[in-house]
Amino acid sequence: MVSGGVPLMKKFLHLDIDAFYASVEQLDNPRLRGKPVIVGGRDNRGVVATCSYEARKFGVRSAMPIAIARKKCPDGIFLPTRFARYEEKSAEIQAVYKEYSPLYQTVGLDEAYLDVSHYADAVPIAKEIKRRIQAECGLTCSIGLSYNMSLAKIASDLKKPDAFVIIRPDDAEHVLRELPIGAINGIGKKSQEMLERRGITTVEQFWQLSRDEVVKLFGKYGQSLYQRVRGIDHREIVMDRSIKSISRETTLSFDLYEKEQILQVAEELLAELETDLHSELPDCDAQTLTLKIKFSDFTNRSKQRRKQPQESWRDLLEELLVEVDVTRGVRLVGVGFSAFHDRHEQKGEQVRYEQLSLFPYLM
Ligand code: TTP
Repeated sequence: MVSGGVPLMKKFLHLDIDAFYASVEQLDNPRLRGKPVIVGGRDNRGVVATCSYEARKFGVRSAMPIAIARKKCPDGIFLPTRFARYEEKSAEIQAVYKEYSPLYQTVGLDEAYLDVSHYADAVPIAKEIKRRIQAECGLTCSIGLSYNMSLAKIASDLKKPDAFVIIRPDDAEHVLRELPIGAINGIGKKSQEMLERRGITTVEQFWQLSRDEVVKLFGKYGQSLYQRVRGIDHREIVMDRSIKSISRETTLSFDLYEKEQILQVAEELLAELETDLHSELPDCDAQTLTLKIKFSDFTNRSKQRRKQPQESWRDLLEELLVEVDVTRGVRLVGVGFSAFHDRHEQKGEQVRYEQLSLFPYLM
């Protein structure tokens, strides 16, 4: 318990588009709707990436060799993947859910976790996201809502497709008890087989293992797994940090020799860069500025410095330029931001959240 008060419960959504690639194909071609659509592979080679729920009725599954899928579903419609289109749809979906929380974590193109702890009631939010993804993107999704990431994912998987499932603290033990062990995020095919050899196929059977036994079987990861199967998961959203830097540059029509003129060009680029930062990484601040200069003899000079809290980007830019000798003439100016910092991370530290020990007798 948080000392002196009621424990605060976190709230996470896990969102997963149903049969993603196949649903996009059905969206783009109405004649495919309601039909067994199988995406992936080529001719009779390769494996199924995914298939529509109509094809799943025939026993077709992801990662199944196409040749086998053809045998199971001879009337299936087999299509190649169109990644550019899936990426496009993925961006549309992300644009919807990002409106609801600055703390989101994408997993592949069609899955995401959202921290929605800031809503007093996250249920209408989840329903609204689901409705909007259907209306605005033309796709159905399944959403799970719970008090940690692991349970939110389990919830979204429980009643696929087109489902919304909540796992409340009081439901967790019951829901977990019934699950096959493979439903726990982090237990993949190999772990599943290893556990099966020990006669463990359900979460309830896994509960019988002691903490030491789980650590012996899974190494370091065993500690968190031991907790996860008991409905405890302290992971936080990890924002996508794939963007390491952003920059803008321009080649000048004439070589410039005056610092004032060069500064003016650099300032214009800086203004554009700030707009880029705002749209590409809306939750991040940059900490470092880079000035890049290409001289008329095609040699380059690049200077980089961290901004002091009270300093403006413009002042820092000027400071960097002062240190560059421009007498050779400048033909290209570039500015860049890097060392991004998530604004919300610090705020998060001020609030402590507690997860209840759900079944103390199993701890
Ligand atoms: P998943 O979310 O695992 O599955 P899905 O969207 O096809 O269906 P559902 O969640 O309703 O069960 O995968 C997302 C996409 O990733 C999927 O549409 C295709 C691709 N994928 C592969 O390419 N290979 C695979 O083995 C899997 C599992 C998915």
